[in-house]
Amino acid sequence: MKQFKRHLVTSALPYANGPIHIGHLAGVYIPSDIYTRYLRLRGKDVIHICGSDEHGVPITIKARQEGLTPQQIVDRYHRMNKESFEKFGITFDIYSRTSAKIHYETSSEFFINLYEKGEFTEKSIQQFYDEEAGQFLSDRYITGTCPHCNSDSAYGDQCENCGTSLNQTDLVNPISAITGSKPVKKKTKHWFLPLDRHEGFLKKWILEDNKHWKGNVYGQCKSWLDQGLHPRAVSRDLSWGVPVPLENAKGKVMYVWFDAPIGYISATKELTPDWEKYWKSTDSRLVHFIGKDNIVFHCIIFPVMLKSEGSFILPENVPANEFLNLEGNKISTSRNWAVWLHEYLEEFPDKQDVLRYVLCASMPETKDNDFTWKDFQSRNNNELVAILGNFVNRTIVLTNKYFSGKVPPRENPGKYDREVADQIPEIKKRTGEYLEQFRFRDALREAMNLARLGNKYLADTEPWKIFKSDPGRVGTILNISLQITAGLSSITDPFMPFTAARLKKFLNIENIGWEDTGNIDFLKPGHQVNPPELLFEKIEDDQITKQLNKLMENRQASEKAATNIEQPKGIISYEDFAKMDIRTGTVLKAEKIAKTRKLMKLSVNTGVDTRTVVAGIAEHFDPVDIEGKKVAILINLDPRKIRGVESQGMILMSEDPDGKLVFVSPSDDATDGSIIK
Ligand code: B3M
Ligand code: ZN
Repeated sequence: MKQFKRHLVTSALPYANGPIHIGHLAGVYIPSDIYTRYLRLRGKDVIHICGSDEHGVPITIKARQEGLTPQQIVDRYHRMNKESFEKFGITFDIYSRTSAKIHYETSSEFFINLYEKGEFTEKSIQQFYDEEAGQFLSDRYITGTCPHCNSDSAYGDQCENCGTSLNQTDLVNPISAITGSKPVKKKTKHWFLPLDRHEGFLKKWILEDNKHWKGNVYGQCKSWLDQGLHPRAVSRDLSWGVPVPLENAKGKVMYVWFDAPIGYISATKELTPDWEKYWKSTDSRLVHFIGKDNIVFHCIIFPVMLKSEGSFILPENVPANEFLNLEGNKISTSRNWAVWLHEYLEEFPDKQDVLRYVLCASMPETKDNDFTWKDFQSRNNNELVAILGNFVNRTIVLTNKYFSGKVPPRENPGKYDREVADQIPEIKKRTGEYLEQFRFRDALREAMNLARLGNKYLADTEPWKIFKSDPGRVGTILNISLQITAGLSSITDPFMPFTAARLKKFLNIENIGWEDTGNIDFLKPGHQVNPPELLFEKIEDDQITKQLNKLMENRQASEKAATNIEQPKGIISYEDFAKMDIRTGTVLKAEKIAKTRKLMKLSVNTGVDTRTVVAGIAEHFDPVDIEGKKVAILINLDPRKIRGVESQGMILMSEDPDGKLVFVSPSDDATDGSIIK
């Protein structure tokens, strides 16, 4: 592989509309942190860029839900996520944010560069508009059925289920996520990135030059290229976002997926005056760590933006991970089915590395995978405690016990001793090779082989049984065990930095570079190690049960909240019910009552007459959709005037827990006037 002078590593910018959970960690931030820590350990020039993605509809939807401003929402979650990452040992060189001034300047400049180079096309299009909310609907403001996989979790820009990027007009049965109403189409002008113009370049760059990309990434890109690319709107009719920096663009902001990747550039600018060396020198290497739902933006759209601008390098690799599930179910923030990082750090304050270890060992590198609390407990108890912790503890305890903590010399090491010693650099080498290939699970298993090697070596040689008869032999065994421990204090750093630091403390060493990892003479005879401390403690069943109960309670609470069914009313007599005269009817005409949001005037054939009814359904239905509809109508209700219109009855509706109205309609073959009882 080409040798690069610098490594520019980016991690997907998490939306600042909620906390970080284990899916984010396993998908993006643990792999990227392992990789950058490894490069630093190798002494490479590497910078790791991340920050909050603070624009886009997810933010404004959250703000609307909480009655706050978007800025208040992003301030809360930017602070929370930055702190959680720091406590979890994710070492970004900068954690910036796209509401920062430098980002507005950088993305505006980028936009104008492309505009002035004629890299955009301008087009007036029909866009869905919510008349109720009085705004255009883009991205997550509009939901519908995906035309590709039929899932109903598709948004205006992307399908959550199959990841396909969409234009909102592709959606089947689109509805507004703001009011739930059926949107109308209105004309509006936008600027488009003509991806189709770059198909030839992308086909060569991805399908020929980047065959080394992970199969899941390469495959997704190939399928998009095979389907053919279309121009993508890079502006939106929204108020929250980076304003489109053009005269005739009042009320327009950049599409969040246009400005967000530029956030990597603005954050680098914020970090170092040498930012152009990282972004514009061909001896720099750009690697994007992302989840699979972001592949199209990082492998197709952002590279087209960079190439169109002309002065930037393109990503050399985009090792996207698949998704992590939780206890067999998809992680869901809306159903609170997640393990939140900030809560984990509160409940397991000194166990960052246990979660890092478990999420790395079960990382969804090539297919979705599952996190279970049982697996968390067993990997901690059977691997970290029983292998790594046990080996290190025995080595340090025996060195203190037999040699007052001083590294003993190796005297006449035998065949087995030499075989064990020879494996240390081999394990290091294989671990490094796996890391270079972004194979983090294999790399972790290989690194743990060093602990397995040591653990078996002590179990086989049993130095505690022979000290009286052969202290020199025990010295040799412990010398090699201490060299293994020194290797572990380095090789574990990318995966478990807190543990690596403690191992260095046990050994009383400042640092050990990658080159010295596996050097069996790294610790000199006579070097003083520190007294032993427990490296890991067992996780008991009750701690796991507590987490599982919490998950179930969370889910029940969120399901209950979603279906807050009204409590039953008081008992009535049959006579009370029999007084109501409910008939089948047909809506002959429907029209909205002017100057009201909710009211509609209906003319209904009740079978006994045609009468007018006022109904509060205008926010839920279009008049044209209910003309001809069969309805159940209460006809002996006291008439009353509503906004100047006399209403002579009531149409029966049911209201969903989330407030959506649904007609209680007789079947179409029911005769108007027939009695409902
Ligand atoms: N904010 C992450 C997401 O889709 C998105 C990444 C932006 S990276 C420039 O959840
Ligand atoms: Zn889909």
